[in-house]
Amino acid sequence: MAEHLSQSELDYPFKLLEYFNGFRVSKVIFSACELGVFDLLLGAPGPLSARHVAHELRTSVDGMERLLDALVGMEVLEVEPAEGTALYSSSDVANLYLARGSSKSLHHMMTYQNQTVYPLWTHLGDAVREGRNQNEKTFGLQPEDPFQAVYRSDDEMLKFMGLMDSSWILDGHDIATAFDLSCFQKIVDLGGCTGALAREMAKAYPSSSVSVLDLPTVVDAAKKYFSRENDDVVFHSGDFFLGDVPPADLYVLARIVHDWPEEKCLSLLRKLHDTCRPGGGVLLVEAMLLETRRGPLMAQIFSLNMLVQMEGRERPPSGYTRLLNDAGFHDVQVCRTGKSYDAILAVR
Ligand code: SAM
Ligand code: ASE
Repeated sequence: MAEHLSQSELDYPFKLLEYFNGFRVSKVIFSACELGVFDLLLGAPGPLSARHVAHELRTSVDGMERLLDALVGMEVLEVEPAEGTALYSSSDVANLYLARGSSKSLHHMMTYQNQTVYPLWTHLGDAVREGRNQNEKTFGLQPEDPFQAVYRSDDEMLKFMGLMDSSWILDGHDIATAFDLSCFQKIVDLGGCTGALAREMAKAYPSSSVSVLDLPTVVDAAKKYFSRENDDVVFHSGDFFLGDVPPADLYVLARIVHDWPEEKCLSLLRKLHDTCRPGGGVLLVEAMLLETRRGPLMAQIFSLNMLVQMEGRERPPSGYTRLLNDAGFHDVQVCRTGKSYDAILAVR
């Protein structure tokens, strides 16, 4: 089978050509999103011509027509070709995920990839050469802590929080229910950001109390811009490296371990081990690599992203098991969700 595939790639490198083009494909979606194409089509009473879209969004007609055609080629938009003027409309997927207004909108995820991740990835070669993040070259900042770069302005902090929030629209329920966590009365989501995953936990375990600890400025912004009606998630301000963590039966660390170097992860996990009672545990949430090193490609790409922007890496299950065991936790259980993020549970 593999030979068959590589045989046909040797005849004509379809996959390679698609990869070469990948950055332009991303940029087509990001630009359409930035220009408001998906919002306009969602709100329109029927299909629209390129001229109409261009006029509404104040762009050139020629440029808009090419952009709309590329989106049709990507099967994100639909077209009714006509002799006179072609008419464009959104697909259900675009309406659900790409338009701003929808409850499942990934608009914030695209904005962050476009405005922050894309410029950082210009320097991927340098990141690999130097083995460190590219915050200095990209943003003129080389702080002690990569979060000083992530949060270099209020606007950047809100954009990052929007990115973090949007992942759990897709994976939140699967993560909350990857294991039966109903035996944990008090759950604290460390570095829980906007509270999006904590809310999924609170929904899945209505008899547990769920709270979030994050940096003071993040907690303030979470309360101000990301709170929900009837929110039963409580926020604590603090620093999980420098301060004490609130007592809990279960600590959730979602996309925390992958941000930091090994020593910092170990000292944080040891602190949690010392703080939680016997029977208490930790739930790590990360995009897990395969033990064979053969994928998933998305997790391998995320690991490069951690090199380019942060100080950590993605790991296979054995990497998390070793960290958790070194910190004193045992009975490590791994649940692959088949989506972007997976869950790892261990107990004291
Ligand atoms: N857990 C959230 C999620 O997966 O959506 C957010 C993950 S984000 C990559 C890392 C989070 O850790 C951010 O919300 C950040 O503010 C927080 N953080 C970074 N350093 C921290 C510290 N020293 N103490 C507490 N929180 C911190
Ligand atoms: C982090 C997660 C991310 C720190 C920085 C980050 C993401 C982007 N920048 O913990 C989200 C996941 N990764 C990608 C490439 O989208």
